[in-house]
Amino acid sequence: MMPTLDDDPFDDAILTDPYEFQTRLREAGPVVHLPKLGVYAMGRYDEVRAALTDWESFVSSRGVGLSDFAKKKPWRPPSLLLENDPPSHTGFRAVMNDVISPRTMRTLRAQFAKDADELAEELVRRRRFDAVTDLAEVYPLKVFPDAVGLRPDGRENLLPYGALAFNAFGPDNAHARRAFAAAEPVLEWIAESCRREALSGTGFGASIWAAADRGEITPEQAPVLVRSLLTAGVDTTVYGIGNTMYAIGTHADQWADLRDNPGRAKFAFDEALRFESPVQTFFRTAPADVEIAGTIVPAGSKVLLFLGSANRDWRRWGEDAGTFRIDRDAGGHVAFGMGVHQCVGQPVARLEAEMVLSALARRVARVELDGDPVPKLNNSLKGWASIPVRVTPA
Ligand code: HEM
Ligand code: OVM
Repeated sequence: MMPTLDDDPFDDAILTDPYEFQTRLREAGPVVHLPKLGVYAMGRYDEVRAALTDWESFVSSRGVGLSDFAKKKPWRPPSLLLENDPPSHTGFRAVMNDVISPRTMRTLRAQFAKDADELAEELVRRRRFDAVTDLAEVYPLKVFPDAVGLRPDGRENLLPYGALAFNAFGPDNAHARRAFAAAEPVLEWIAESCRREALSGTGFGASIWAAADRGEITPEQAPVLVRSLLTAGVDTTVYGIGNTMYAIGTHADQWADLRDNPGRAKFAFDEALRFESPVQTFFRTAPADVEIAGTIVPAGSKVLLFLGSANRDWRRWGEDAGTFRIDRDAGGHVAFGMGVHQCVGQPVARLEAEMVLSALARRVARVELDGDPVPKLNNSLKGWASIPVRVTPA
């Protein structure tokens, strides 16, 4: 008999503090039925990782949210990357790998570093600031739209659009409805911004359109790929940088390590992504009966994969899985996914985080919380609306 849990993981109480529920989920068994949602769930590292790497048994083309695209029309034309399977996925992924290549990343480094240094300089001068609204939201919203080649006007639409897309993966609850209620002008701006004429001649956007000129994708597909960047590229890094500052603020001893070794910024970011994963969940659909650790998940089922729970599974990370330790080897975490869909934007997210953290590490002796962090609830993202901090200059 498959274990059952009576919880709705998209409840506000669980979205606010998911870790108690995730412990029960992992300890209940390798795969657990959630009758409230009518889905199956996995929270252990080995099974989550195995499902992420088995795209034939756990498909993405029927949507990676609760809604099954085979039964209900999606709210927007499906992503050619996220909501697609091989072989169709493969070519689009090759184009995007080429757009975000090591070579393009080298051309961005100097500008990303300059923007990080300027912001860190100003924040350290102020001593007290909000690590979300003054840092985690400000930095990505400067460097990323510039890197894509977006016009300066209308960038305030990016965060609401990401929030909408990530809320839309969950059930039709208050979070999803709130996001859709405010969506109309945002959707219009996003569609307009993906057009070739709206994008600068350099940047990720232009290089997607260049792939269309070379015949690797059609002119109809180019804006859908640009849309992937605008959907996945902003909220994720905002939450990622915010969650890193939360981990640092709540583990006072860990900053000393980073301050003495700013080169460890990239390890601190990986450990923060493991410790508090910005993208907590994605669904898959089982097109046929599939056996998981001895139990059958029936054909047509939605399967909820808890990335954030896999990243705290003691079976993989040890008894202190719930502790943020920069000296830990966080390699193998699934915060960016695993397998054919593993985050194509990783180099961008890593460069942003590395530049921000090392800019602070070179200037700041201590980071302390200066008030209670305020959670920000979203059906798929875990993070903070506000993290008041006080810093002591080095
Ligand atoms: C895919 C997380 C930043 C673009 C993914 C997936 C995860 C993820 C978990 C896998 C989805 C799946 O398996 O269904 C994150 C996190 C980020 C981040 C935690 C920041 C800390 C970015 C950035 C971009 C981006 C900056 C754009 C530059 C994408 C795209 C996909 C993706 C386009 C789909 C790839 C595919 O299906 O082949 N991301 N992401 N992400 N990410 Fe990210
Ligand atoms: C996309 C996409 C990719 C990753 C995450 C995501 C909203 C969207 O290709 O549109 O989340």
